[in-house]
Formats: sequence, structure tokens, C-alpha cells
Amino acid sequence: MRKASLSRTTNETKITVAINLDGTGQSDIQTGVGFFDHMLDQLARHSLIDITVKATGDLHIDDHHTVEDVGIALGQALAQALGDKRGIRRYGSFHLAMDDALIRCALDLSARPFLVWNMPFPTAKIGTFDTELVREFFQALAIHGGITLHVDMIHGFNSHHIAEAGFKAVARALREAVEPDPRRSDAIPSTKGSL
Ligand SMILES: [Mn+2]
Repeated sequence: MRKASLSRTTNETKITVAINLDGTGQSDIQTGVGFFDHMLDQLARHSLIDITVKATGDLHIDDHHTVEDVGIALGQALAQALGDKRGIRRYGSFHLAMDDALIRCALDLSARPFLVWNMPFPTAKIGTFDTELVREFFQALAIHGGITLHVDMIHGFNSHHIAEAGFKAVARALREAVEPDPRRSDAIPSTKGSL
């Protein structure tokens, strides 16, 4: 069963997450940050990973700790659910178009965390949400999930579309990377013999 669940509590946030890599894209998300909930719903829906997130954070300060810590917890859950990565495709990539936004994601479930982020949002905010937090989320996800993650905006002028297309592009690339590769059976997809 490629599932994981965990809780993470600090002085700033209290977070519970559960994921199922072999899900159908169901989500149950409550972070207290409306736009972020909308994005995490997209992440589940388009990765076909079932995702539950319950977060209580210090939103009286701002959304930063909550968004970052959800990224940490989801990354940790992803790494846990992947286990030794036997039989998976490992790599994934996708070009996702959404209205004006065209985002390319390429990723490797490498255990060598790295984020290349080229997402020049034209505005600092989407409603009350700080657009810089999109990077914070994916940085935390990449580090704690062991992902080499490249996200590049090829075109876009609407921040909501750019962010949403970004989440969907990562979701589709992740869907491909975590999928069992029927030609690989139980092998670990690396010449090193471990990932
Ligand atoms: Mn939307």
C-alpha cells in the first residue's frame, strides 16, 4: 500500500496530512487559506494522489508558516509513501496550458532535492494570498520529498492562472513519476541500485 500519514506540530502550525499514491485524486483540504486550499485540491485532482490536509496555523501573522509547513509535511508523506521507489517511472514532465498561462514542469524523484523556479508573477497578491508563497510551498515539497523540481513559466500574465497552471503542471508530472512502470516490474530505477 503506497500510503502515508503524519502529523507535524510546531509553535507556529499544527498539521495532519494523509496521502495515497494509488488514489483517484480525492481531496479533503482545510488549511484556513482559501486560495491555497483551491491549489491543493488541484494538486490532488490532477496527480490522482488522494490528499487530506488539516492545518491550523498562525494566520494572524500571515499565511507563510502554514503554507511552508504544509509543503514540508506533504513532502515527508510523499517520501514515506514512495518507500524505496521500486518499480516507479521516477521522472515526469508536463506542459500545462491554462488560458494565458503556459507552465512547464520537469521533475525527478531523485532524493537529490533541488528547485529551479522561474515563475515571474506579475502581481504580489492573488486576492489576499502572497504569490511568493507558491515558491515557498514547492521549495518545502522538493526538499522534504526528495524531488529535483523544475518549474518554468513560458507564458502568462494573470497571477491566478499562473499559480494554478503551476500546481496542475506539477501534479501531472508527479502523476507520471510516481506511477508504476509495467516494464520495470520491481526494479529500482537507478543504476546506483538505490534512490
Ligand atoms: Mn482557479
